[in-house]
Amino acid sequence: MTRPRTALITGITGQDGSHLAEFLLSKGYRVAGMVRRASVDQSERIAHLLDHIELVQGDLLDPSSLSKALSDVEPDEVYNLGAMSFVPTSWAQPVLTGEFTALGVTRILEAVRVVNPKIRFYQASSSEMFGKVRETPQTESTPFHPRSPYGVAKAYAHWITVNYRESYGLHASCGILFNHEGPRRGLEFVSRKISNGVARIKMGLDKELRLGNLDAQRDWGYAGDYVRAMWLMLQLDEPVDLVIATGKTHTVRDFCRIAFEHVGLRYEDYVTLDPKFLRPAEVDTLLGDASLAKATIGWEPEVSFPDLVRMMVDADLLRVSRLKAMGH
Ligand code: NAP
Ligand code: F7E
Repeated sequence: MTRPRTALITGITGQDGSHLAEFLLSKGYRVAGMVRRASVDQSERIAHLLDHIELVQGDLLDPSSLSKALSDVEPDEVYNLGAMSFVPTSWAQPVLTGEFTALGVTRILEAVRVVNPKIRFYQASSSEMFGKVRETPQTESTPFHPRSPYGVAKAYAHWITVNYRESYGLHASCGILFNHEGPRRGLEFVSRKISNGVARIKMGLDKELRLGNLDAQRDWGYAGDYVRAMWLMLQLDEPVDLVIATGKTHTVRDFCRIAFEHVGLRYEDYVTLDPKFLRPAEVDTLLGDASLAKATIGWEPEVSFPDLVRMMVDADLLRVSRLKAMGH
C-alpha cells in the first residue's frame, strides 16, 4: 500500500491551520499538527478534526522540539503557520514577536535542512511587509517597508526562507497573503470584532462598538480560499513566492456599513472612535495583485467581500444567540 502524503502544520490551532487541516484531509493527506502546551485547551478550532489528525508537541522557540516533530512525523510537506500574528501585540512584545515570527522560521528551516532537506516548505508571509506601500497594487516585486515589529519580523522570515532556498536548494515557498478572514478569525482582529459586535448589539447585549481607524483600507478575502493557494504552491515542481489577494480594497468603514446593514441597523448609530485602538504607525492601504498566482497555480478567490462580511455576521449571530440561550 502506498503511504499517504503527509503534512505537518505549525499553528494548526489558529484560523488558517484549522482550514488547511480540513483541506488537506479532503485531499487524502495524513495530517499532523504541532501544538504548544497550554494550561487550558486550545483546540476549539480543530475540535471537529481531532479524530482525524495527529498532534505533536513543539514550539518555534525550541529547536529540539522542531527536529523531533519532523523526525517523528516524517512529513512530505511542512506548512509554517505558527506565529504571533496580532499586529498591536507586536509593539507590546517586540522581542517575543521577533523570536516566534522571525527567528522561529530560521529554527524550523534549520530543522528541515538537517532532518530531511527534501521536505517541501511553506512560509506564511504577509502583506504587512509592504506596510507604507511603495506602489499600488502590490506585487511580488514591490519593495517592503514594514510598519510594525510584526511586519519587520515577517520580512526577516520571508528573506530567510528565500535564503535557505538559494543556499541549500530547499523547496521553500512564501505565500504573501493579504488579510483573510472568516468565522474562525480571532475576536481581536477588526473583521471579527465588527461581526461579533454587530451580533451582540442586535441581540441587545451591547450598545456600542468602539473601534480605531475607520479609514484604513485592506484587501480582505476568505481564509478557506487562501489555504487552497498554500497547497497549490507546494505542488509546483519549483518553489515560488506568490502574492495571494482579491485585487479589491475596502475601508474598515465599508466593513462596518455592510455588517450593520445586514441586520437592519446603521453603523453610524453604534460605532464610536476609541483612540486606544489607533496604532503607533499605521498601514493605511493595501491592495494586492495576484495575477502571478492565477498564471502559475490557477488560483482565484471564490468568496466576495460582501459575502464574507455577511457570512461572518451570520455565524456570530448564531453563536451569540446560543450563548445567550445558555445564559452566558
Ligand atoms: P492565528 O489564528 O493567530 O494562529 C496563529 C497560530 O500560531 C496558533 O495556532 C498559535 O498557537 C501558533 N503559535 C503562536 N506562537 C507559537 C510558537 N511559539 N510555537 C508554535 N506555534 C505558535 O493566525 P492565522 O490568522 O491563522 O495566520 C496563520 C499564519 O499566517 C500566521 O503566521 C500569520 O502571521 C500569517 N498571516 C495571516 C494572515 C491573515 O490575514 N490571517 C495574513 C498573512 C499572513 P496557540 O493556539 O497555541 O496560540
Ligand atoms: O486590522 C484597523 C487597524 O487587526 C486591520 C493579521 O492577520 O492581516 C492582519 O493584520 C485594520 C488596521 O489586521 C480597529 O488599524 C480599526 O488598519 O484586523 P486587523 P491587520 O493589522 O491588517 C495581516 C495581513 C497579517 O499578516 C496579520 O497577521 O483595521 N482597525 N479599528 C482596527 N483593528 C483592530 N484589530 N481593532 C480595532 O478596533
